Amino acid sequence: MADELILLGTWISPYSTRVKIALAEKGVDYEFREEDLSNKSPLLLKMSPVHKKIPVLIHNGKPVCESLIIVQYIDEVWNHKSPLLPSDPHYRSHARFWADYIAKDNKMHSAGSQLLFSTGEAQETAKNDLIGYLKVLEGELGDKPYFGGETFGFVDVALIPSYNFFCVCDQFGNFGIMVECPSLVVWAHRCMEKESVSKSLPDQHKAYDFCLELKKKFEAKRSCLVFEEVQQNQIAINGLFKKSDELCNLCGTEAAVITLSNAGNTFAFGNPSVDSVLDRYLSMTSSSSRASASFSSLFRHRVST
Ligand SMILES: N[C@@H](CCC(=O)N[C@@H](CS)C(=O)NCC(=O)O)C(=O)O
Repeated sequence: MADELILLGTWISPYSTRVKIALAEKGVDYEFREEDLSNKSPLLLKMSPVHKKIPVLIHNGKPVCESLIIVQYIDEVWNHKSPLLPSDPHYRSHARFWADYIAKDNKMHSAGSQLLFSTGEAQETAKNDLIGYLKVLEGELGDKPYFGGETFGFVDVALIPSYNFFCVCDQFGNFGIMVECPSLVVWAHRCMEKESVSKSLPDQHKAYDFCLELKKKFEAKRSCLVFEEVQQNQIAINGLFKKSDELCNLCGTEAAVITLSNAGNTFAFGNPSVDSVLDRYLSMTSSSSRASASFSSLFRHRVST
């Protein structure tokens, strides 16, 4: 009986694109199901009960989560062609190290989103961070055609969708990021010449329009600064927060959420960081309005961190 293979993802997600590229490299057919992340399907919630995130590859009813883990799974299951990871344990661990560098803490995507959605100092910091990360990768690439040497492999799969996203970000402000890393540009073109990559990447114009719409939304949000007491002991600034800093990273907007438990413990998250958001807010707020209960909580946060 033929394998049943379903990929839950979104067209714009660089993480989903990694999986699409790996499947295309192997020449495996699958069904792609576009998820609406604002209204996740029961199947996604069932198959990814921990993180509830895309992508998820469902192979004969069994889920595999996390894009780089999925790519490794694909490489192991469909090992008849186009190996993505080297067979030598040393080179394999080397490839895993660099894929982990790309994915770690979501730092590169956060910097890309910040570049797109923030302004001024935060945007400049994001630009410098991103250039720094890409230069490290440029150094690792050296004069090799691909990260693993002569053939397209695991690290290339990990990076090319993100690189494509950074190109879209770069178009918005003409930041010249790509000029800083000429070898990566050549590498990216080489990757994009592969059908497995070009057919899997989102359409550049559609991606640009999507980011433009998102940028407009967040600019509108940023202009209406709200400071409100949500509960007795929780403060939201900018009126825009979700349950994790994922949202802050995604939208690159300036938001801080601070929760003070009854025991006085502080939980805080924010973007660019809770404290710099607070500094900006405080500098814009008159001292007379600082006598509120919200401010006393805020200063408790300051004292306890
Ligand atoms: N580390 C994960 C990241 C996946 C991820 O962040 N997916 C986002 C979409 S691009 C998502 O599903 N977000 C939904 C949510 O956070 O609720 C991977 O590599 O698969």
